[in-house]
Amino acid sequence: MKLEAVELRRIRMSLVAPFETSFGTQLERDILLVKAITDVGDGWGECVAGEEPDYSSEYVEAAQHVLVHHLLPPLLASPSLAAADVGDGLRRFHGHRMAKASIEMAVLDAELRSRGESFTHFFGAVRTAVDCGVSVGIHRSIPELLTTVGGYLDQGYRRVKLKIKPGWDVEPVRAVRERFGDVPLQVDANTAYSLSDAVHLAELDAFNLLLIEQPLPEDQVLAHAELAKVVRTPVCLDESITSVQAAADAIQLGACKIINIKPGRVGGYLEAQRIHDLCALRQVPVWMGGMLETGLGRAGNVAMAAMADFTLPGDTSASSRYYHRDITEPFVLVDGRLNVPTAPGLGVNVDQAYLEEITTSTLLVTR
Ligand code: SMG
Ligand code: MG
Repeated sequence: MKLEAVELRRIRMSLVAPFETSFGTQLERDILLVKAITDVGDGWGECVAGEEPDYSSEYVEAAQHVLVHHLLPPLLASPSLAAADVGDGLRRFHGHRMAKASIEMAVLDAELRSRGESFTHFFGAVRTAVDCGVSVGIHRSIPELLTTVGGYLDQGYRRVKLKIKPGWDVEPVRAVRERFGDVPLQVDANTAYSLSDAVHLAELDAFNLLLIEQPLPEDQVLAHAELAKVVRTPVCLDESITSVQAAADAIQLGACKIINIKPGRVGGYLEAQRIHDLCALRQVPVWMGGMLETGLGRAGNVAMAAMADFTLPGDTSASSRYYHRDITEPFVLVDGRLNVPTAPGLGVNVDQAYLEEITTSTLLVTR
C-alpha cells in the first residue's frame, strides 16, 4: 500500500451537555479528522487531542502541526506503507502519541477496508456487543447529579463513572450509592489529588467502588503504589499509561490493579492491542476509555472493546450521550450495550454532507 496524500479536516461539534472534569468544562469540541488517501482506497482516523493541553500535554493545534511538519512527510515518502510500519516509522519522534495514533488509525482503516477485513476481526475480538458505561461530569449540585445519573440508568447504562475532584468526591459518591443502590460505580480524578490525600480518598472505600481512576499526577507512578497501600478501592491508571512499557512497569510496581486503555493516549490501536495482551497475561483487567469521540473513533474503540480482556464496561457510550447528530450512523444503546461493527475497516460510513457543514478547515498534505 502507498500513502498518496492525507487530508486533515477540522470540525466543530457541540456537546449535548457541558462536561466538567477536574481540569475544566467542555461545551464543544474542535476535532481533527485524518483521511489517509492511498493507492488501495481511503481510510479515516480521529485525533483525540482536545482544544487545550489539559488532559495531557497534547492539544489539537499541536497535533495538526506535528503531523504536517514532522510525522506525515516520512510516511508520504515511504514507497510502501502498512499500518504496522507507522509506529516504527515515527519512532524517532518523541511523544505526540495522539497525533501518531490518528494517522496509524487512518492507515489501518484503509488497509483493512481494502482487504475486506473489519477492525474487530483484525483485533481477534470475541464479542458481538460490548457493555457500556457512562462518564458523568462534575455537577453544580448533588440533586442535579442525581437527575443526570438517573437519566442514564433509565437509558440502560451498565456502569456509572463519576468525575471527582477535591471538594466533590465523598458526598456525591455517597448520594449516588444511597439513591441508586448497588449500581456498578467508579470514580475518575484526572490527576487532581496528591499522595497526602490518601486518608481522605480511603473514605471512598466505604462505597464498594469498582475502581478509582488516576487519582495522582501522570508521572507519579510510584506514589500510586504507595496510595494503593492506604486505599482499598482498586487503583486504575489512565493518563500514566502511555505505552506497553509504562503499563508493564506500573503493574510490576503495584501502582494499578486495572488499566484504562485509550488507543489515542498510547500512540494507536496497535500499541493498545499490545497493552491488552500484556494485561491479559498478567491477569490485569482492562476497559476501554473514551475521549468524547465521534462515530469514527467510537467504531474503533467499540471494535477493540470486544477483545477478551476488556471485562469491565467501557466509557463507550451511545452517540446520543455526546452529540445531537454524529458524523457516522449513530451508535445506539441496546440493553446497555453497543453492537460491534463488522463491515470492513471501521465499519461505519461518514456522512459527507454533514461533515462539510461542520468543517472549519481542510488541508491536503501531499508528497
Ligand atoms: O468519551 O465518554 C467519554 C468520556 C470519558 O471521562 C471520560 N474521559 O479521563 O477518562 C477520562 C476522560 C478524558 C476526557 S475529558 C475531555
Ligand atoms: Mg480518565
